[in-house]
Amino acid sequence: QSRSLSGIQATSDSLHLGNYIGALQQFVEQQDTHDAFFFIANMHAITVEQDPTELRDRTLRTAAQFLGAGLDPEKSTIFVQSHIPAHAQLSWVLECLTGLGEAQRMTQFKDKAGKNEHVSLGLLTYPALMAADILLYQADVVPVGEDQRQHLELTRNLAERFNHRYGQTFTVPEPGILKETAKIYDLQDPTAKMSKSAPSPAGRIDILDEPKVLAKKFKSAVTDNDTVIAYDPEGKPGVSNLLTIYSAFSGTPIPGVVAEFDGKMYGHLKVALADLAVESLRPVRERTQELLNDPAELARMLHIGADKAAAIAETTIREVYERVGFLSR
Ligand code: AQP
Repeated sequence: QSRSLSGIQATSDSLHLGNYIGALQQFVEQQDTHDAFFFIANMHAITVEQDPTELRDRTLRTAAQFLGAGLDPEKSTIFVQSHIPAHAQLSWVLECLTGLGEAQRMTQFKDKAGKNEHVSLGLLTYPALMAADILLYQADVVPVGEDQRQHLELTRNLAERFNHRYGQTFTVPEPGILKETAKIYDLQDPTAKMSKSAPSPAGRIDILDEPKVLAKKFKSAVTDNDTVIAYDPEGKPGVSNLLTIYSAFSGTPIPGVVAEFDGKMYGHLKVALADLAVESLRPVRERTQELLNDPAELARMLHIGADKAAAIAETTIREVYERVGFLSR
């Protein structure tokens, strides 16, 4: 069975709709068709400053949202990145195979380095850690949003570079990026991706938002001065984004959604979308809140996940150490 693996950072109290549609919905589908591994990336989170208490809390909250969205620990291996030391071990080896210029060219690094006053080395080496996350488990496919495509390309290059230099060791993974839902845009600025670090929360739908808040954000989404509902990401980015989100929640392909709203006003689409999103996210929110009432049970589930993940990660890192010539103990 093909192996799917992906992670989400523990950097907010709630995941947003971009994380949900671009990544988490794919995770839930793939757990039935793949040998599935999903982790909470708390090591990636500290590439920018995090409050320790908050990070611990958000790690559990992210795990609860994984389950709340429908991941099943019986089907998927769900774990916390820092529970598996091999991520850091392999990351070091891969950093030594990565060119400085290669890392500096990553657009995420350039963006974040531009925004943050203090730029850590971790922000630069982030993609080597991400490559380690993936290659440790010999993943075949990595379901992510479009913003991670460049990092995945680097992961593939590093896998090939390692295999070429030291002998066949790593599976070269394929990106699992869905064409239409790979990038969800900010509701207030539909040319920018929906993001945790957006200046205003008004353009970001958090999946744990209260129904009223959620509906209000959709209803005040920026569209354009035209009145025609059509899918045209270049010319009508706001409306197209709403159609994409509607399609992701309803399961109806975009042309079907466009037909459904043919001749209607923008207001219709916004109200229908708000209702659909509220109803789709309600069970996710309720399950997540329930799970958060029992943190000990969540911790137990993560412990089991870590045991399963460790068994694979340790086999890979042993082979890697052998291949690079580290003396065995
Ligand atoms: N807007 C998006 N549309 C589609 N997919 C998205 N992803 C993130 N934003 C969008 C995907 O979500 C997964 C987890 O991403 P992450 O843990 O790296 O989260 P992030 O990138 O920190 O989220 P943000 O909001 O983008 O944070 P900032 O603002 O800090 O950069 C990934 O698969 C990602 O592609």
